[in-house]
Amino acid sequence: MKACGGAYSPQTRRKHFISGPQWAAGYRGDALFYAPTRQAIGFEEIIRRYGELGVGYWCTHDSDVIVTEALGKEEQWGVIERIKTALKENGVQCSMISTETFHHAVWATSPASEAPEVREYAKFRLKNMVKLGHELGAQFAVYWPGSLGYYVQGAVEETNTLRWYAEGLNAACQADIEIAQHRGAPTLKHCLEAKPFEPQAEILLPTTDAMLGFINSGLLTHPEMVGVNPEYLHELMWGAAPRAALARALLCGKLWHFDINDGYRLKHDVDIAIGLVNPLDWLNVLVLLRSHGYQGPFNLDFKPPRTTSNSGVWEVSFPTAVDRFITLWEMAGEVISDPVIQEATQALNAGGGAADPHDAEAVTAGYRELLTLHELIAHRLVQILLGLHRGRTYSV
Ligand code: 3MF
Ligand code: MG
Ligand code: MG
Repeated sequence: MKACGGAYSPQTRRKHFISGPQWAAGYRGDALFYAPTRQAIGFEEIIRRYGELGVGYWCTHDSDVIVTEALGKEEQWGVIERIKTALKENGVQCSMISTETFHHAVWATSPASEAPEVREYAKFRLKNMVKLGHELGAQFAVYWPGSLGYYVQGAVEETNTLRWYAEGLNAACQADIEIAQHRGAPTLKHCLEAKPFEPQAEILLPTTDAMLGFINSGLLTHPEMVGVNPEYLHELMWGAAPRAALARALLCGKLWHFDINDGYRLKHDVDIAIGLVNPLDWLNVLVLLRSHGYQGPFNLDFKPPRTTSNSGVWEVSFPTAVDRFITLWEMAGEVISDPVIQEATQALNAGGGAADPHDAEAVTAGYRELLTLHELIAHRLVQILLGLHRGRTYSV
């Protein structure tokens, strides 16, 4: 790592709204076909390590830190006190909390199960999550529905299931309004996260666009409290251009939270760290977000690979992910103020000026030469990414 050079200081890292999930650092390398390759670590160590690195925010699922049986019971508050102490001692804030609605057997039919008692239990967990979020000072609640879908067709009726899912969210928003009023605090920003496949074969809300439609479906009692948490790879997985998916959410005023990672199109959720697969696309994504003044968190929702050791998680995985993000963010600033890109963009936007704008031939002829600038801009972006715009050339 020393030989690689180029690391940012913890102080610089803390200037960004970067959050580290409990589950990302705690991931032991296990999956359906994999045994764990790392030892378990608890929230105290994770929060301390994030603080040392300069990751100023931490987030968690309820059951990452409190055993399922204790959730909603008196004993959960002891854990919350320990978390608050760890956060304070390390200068880290809790930015977001989430209800785990995918791992435990109770969610086999999703939180919007046809069984009313499962839905009742889901509401209990969601309302409790809101309470925990307020106690920890979180600003955001994120909902990845997980098992909202099916493996085999026929038993699950989609419209009922979506109505039931909305009832859970409505209960969480209502609880939030009451708790916020009681505490004299603002309500949380509730963000829906879509994923196109896994852990079900068919998913009822598979994309961020589907989430935006759901928010505006009329099923939510407080649509103004609900936005989206797109995940870069979740959009890429279904074949989307993540930047276009983010643009649609931006236009709706709903881009409130963002899970950052990387991976491949039409593959499973490999959760690789930001910029290791698609650095050019990432640069473009950050140009969009910087130019639109996105102020929300950048949440490091990746998984250190199985080949990385326990110490490697902290020595390599997290610092390099954070630093690639910061470098790409700074490069995005360079792109926005780059004179070549600015001039080319202005020329394109000014158009070619046809004598008769109702004449297709004249319009085409007037604009024809300008369109070469599309490729020039693409080249310039690669130059900025590779540092070639600073006069760096390679020769044999
Ligand atoms: C799954 C995910 C989730 C969500 C999380 C939201 C385990 O692919 O991305 O991470 O981000 O549940 O809080
Ligand atoms: Mg995610
Ligand atoms: Mg994911």
